[in-house]
Amino acid sequence: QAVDTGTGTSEYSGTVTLGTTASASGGYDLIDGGRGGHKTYDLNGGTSGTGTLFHDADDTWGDGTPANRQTAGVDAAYGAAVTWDFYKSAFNRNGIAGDGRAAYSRVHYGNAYVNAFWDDSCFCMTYGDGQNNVKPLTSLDVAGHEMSHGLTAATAGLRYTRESGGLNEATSDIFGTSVEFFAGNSSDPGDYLIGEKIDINGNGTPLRYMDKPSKDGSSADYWSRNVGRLDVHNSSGVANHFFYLLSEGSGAKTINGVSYNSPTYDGSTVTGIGRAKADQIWYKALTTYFTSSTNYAGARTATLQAASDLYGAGGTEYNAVAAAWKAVNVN
Ligand code: ASN
Ligand code: ZN
Ligand code: CA
Repeated sequence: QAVDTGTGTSEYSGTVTLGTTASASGGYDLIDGGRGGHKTYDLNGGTSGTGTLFHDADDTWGDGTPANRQTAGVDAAYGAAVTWDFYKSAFNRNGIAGDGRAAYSRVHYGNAYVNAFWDDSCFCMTYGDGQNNVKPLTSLDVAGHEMSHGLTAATAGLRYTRESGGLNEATSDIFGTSVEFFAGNSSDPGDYLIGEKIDINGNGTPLRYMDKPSKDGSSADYWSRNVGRLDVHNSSGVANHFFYLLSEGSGAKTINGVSYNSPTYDGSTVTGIGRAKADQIWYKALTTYFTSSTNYAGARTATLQAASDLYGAGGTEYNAVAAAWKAVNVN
């Protein structure tokens, strides 16, 4: 079986290259041989098993519309590939578990299913087709989000409840966002919004906002005693906001044409250190210091230790971590 490079027309990311594999029986399979052999399957409305592996005669996949069933497969395969490349480039990590093993992706789950999910028992991620089956949940940030649940499961193992669950969700939003920036795709440029391509609210607004999480109507901007009682997709706001402040700083800023205005709990001003360093700090904390029960206070300690390890105690980066946690009321 030969490793090939196909061309895909995605719904959200324009024309992309895909890792494919020439099939012994002719044509090509959607198997990314350069990235552990990641496979992408068509569930064709099913909700279990793997359905059928995507296959194509001429290695030209999808047409950018949801009516073509390959299109969601193109987006999903591209998202998994970019996430794989981001882990390698940013962290020198070989796949989700660090051992070179590929996950797999399944698209067209159920009928008009408006969600996507990682399942650690199959080491796989799955995508519904969204409202009216026209907005599959296969955008870059969502793919990076789901795949990063695998990363968290393989490392810290943050329990999916209370504050540790919020940190688990935030880790997926943080790296999903970093994947989107890393891709540098002109059809889906990097932003600090989650799910801005999939129109989950039906009015063009994103699912979540990292600069000011409360803009979604449900998420927490700041830590409070009861934040762990929120749904994990809302208690995540505290860490998403921390990561935004650490990367970009407080106040008004426009990035790739999107305007942000990030507040602080105490009116303090935070100066960002850039997303690349913030990624390093979060990754080191996740993979070295977080445990299954880490809460927000523990995340503060862990990220300060990570910043100290990477950039020195009491340095600019260390002080920025302290300032960003203070700005979200984690002390
Ligand atoms: N899409 C959701 C997530 O990845 C599914 C869930 O609630 N587990 O967080
Ligand atoms: Zn999630
Ligand atoms: Ca986004």
